[in-house]
Amino acid sequence: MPDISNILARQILDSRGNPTVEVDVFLLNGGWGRAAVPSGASTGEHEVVELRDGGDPFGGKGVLKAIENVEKIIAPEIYGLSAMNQTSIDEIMIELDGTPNKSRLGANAMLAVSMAVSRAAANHLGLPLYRYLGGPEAKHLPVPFMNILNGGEHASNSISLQEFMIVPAGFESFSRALRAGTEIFHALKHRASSMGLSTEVGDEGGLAPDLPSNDSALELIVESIADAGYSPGKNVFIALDPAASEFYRDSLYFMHGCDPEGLDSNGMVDYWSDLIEKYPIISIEDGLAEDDWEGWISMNRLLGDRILIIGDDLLVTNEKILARAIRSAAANSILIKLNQIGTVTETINTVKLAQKNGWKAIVSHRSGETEDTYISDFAVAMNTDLLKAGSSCRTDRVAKYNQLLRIEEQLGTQAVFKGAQIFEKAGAV
Ligand code: 2PG
Ligand code: MG
Repeated sequence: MPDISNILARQILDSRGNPTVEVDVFLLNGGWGRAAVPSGASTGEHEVVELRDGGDPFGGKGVLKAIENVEKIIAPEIYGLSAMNQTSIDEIMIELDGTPNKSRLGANAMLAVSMAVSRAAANHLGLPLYRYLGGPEAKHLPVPFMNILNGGEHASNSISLQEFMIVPAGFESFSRALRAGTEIFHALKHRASSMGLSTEVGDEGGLAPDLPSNDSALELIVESIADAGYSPGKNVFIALDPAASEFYRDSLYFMHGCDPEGLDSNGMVDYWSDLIEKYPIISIEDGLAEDDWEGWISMNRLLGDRILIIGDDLLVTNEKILARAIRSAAANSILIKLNQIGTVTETINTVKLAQKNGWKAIVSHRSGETEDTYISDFAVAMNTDLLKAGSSCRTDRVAKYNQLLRIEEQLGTQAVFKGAQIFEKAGAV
């Protein structure tokens, strides 16, 4: 029987050395599942609440209260239920929490249980997680968005844009794409070092050199793509996550190396428009701040037929906010982070709503990660075709790519890699 017989929760450390929640779910038949939740740095204002203890230990970031909530409040309510009942278990937790932002039990407590329950159910059936969650149609390997140059909140350099990603899309398989992305990362490192730039890495494993401007970062990347023997704009593209809410003050955008007086919303959209003329950019995530909805609508109108306009902080994986964005045509793609919304069921619903409306869903890691590779299986399960999981450096990042290599191997000739086709509709390729 896949009935839940025991739940253990513990405090572990994430990739930044901050505590996070890990949960083990055990079933009557001996099956079990484990999951750990990640944590963001540039978080959207409307994300659900990550419960932290406060006080002295770990600078206030302990999660012992969340652990207690799993063991004392959630566990007794779901003991004896079948782990295959994901939706009811998630609903029970939502009801037990009773707040709109999961602040009572903590979304970190709830998500760890939710993910571990699905792993236990998959384990009970002897299925890989992607197959359990996605059924027989789960066979699409995602194009990786690899963050090889870090700035913003993820690094202590002067670059304002948070993520400069390479998108190795023009290849026949995920593993070949990953090889290209990795070779480019090494070429970038080599070039940076020969220019006397720092080769230290930021939170997501990308280099974090001090550079005078966004243009200089983009030029460095384009040159590194060529150094590695690939063709910028032909088989390898660039994606940006400026995380613009972080440099937005009083309705103006302030970026290092740009107009010190700041840019208004229109100025910012013109700025992106210039960049996509100059560089092979196929996607901009959070190019505007999370409360600049008018700006988003105009950016999507002007650039949405050329690139992916991805809402992250704007949409926070929330089905209701996504529905508003679809109605107002504020973007054409959504970033998907399980811990922005707090349960597997709600995340699946958001992905489905996006896909039903012809939006792209991009499954994403957080800047604070663990060794858990849930998102790799989740991306394949949902056939999202895109996943961002950082650079090809640091185990917390490459673990996600390595899991995709295993899934690709397991799927064998069934595996589908759409590659550059994904961007055709956006007119970028
Ligand atoms: C983002 C993420 C992941 P964070 O903004 O997309 O790269 O960063 O986890 O810090 O929110
Ligand atoms: Mg983002």
